[in-house]
Amino acid sequence: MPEGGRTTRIPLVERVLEANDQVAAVNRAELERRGIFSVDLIGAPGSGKTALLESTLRALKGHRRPAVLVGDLATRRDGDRLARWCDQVVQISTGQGCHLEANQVRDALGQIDLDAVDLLFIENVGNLICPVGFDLGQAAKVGLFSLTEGDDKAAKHPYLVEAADLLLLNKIDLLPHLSFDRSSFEADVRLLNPRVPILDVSATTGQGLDAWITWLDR
Ligand SMILES: Nc1nc2c(ncn2[C@@H]2O[C@H](COP(=O)(O)OP(=O)(O)OP(=O)(O)O)[C@@H](O)[C@H]2O)c(=O)[nH]1
Ligand SMILES: [Mg+2]
Ligand SMILES: [Zn+2]
Repeated sequence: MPEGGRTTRIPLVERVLEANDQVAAVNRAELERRGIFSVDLIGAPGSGKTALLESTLRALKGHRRPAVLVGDLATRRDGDRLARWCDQVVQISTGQGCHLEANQVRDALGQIDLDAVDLLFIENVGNLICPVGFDLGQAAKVGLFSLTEGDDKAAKHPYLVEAADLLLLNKIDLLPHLSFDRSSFEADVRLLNPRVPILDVSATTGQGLDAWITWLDR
């Protein structure tokens, strides 16, 4: 092994993350300088990230100036859904990538009129695992779980729960129809992250959206 070769000893994944973090820091500095509050929304495929953003954008109309970046492997469908509620939407095609990276956000920010934005939502690729490790430069990480995934998912995805500034529990309208144990879900969360707020929401009925919007307005 070459002597003193620090770079040769750093595992590849660490170097990838280091490079990502440098770009994330540039994103963060720019967003902060402009006073744009930014949220990285992380949740499993089908948990309702886009649905939640659709109802959020509808509720924010005329009250905030949002923009949305949305990551997806292969389609523009989420971007098209969101564009009905927001005129600044950028769809990021990740190809085979199962998470967003800071340089993709950097490029996408260049396609937005940031002077006209005070709130940035980033819908990450549907995945509870690696998006947690890639800083995008966001102000807050929001973890979205939903009832249809089962009440054990917080315990099975500890890194998201630990890293989250807020957890949303979506599809709460389905509680009467599923055997989801709400208190067991919360107990698992509390073991990992004693203080993170948990908001029960339904993107479909609008239940709990007020509390989410109040949190965004903080
Ligand atoms: N009953 C109910 N259904 C919901 C709710 N939120 C989302 N859904 C449904 O769940 C399905 C998936 O919602 P999406 O918003 O596409 O989920 P997503 O997390 O954006 O999915 P990906 O982008 O593919 O990862 C859709 O059929 C929604 O209508 C909710 O609060 N209640
Ligand atoms: Mg989506
Ligand atoms: Zn990934």
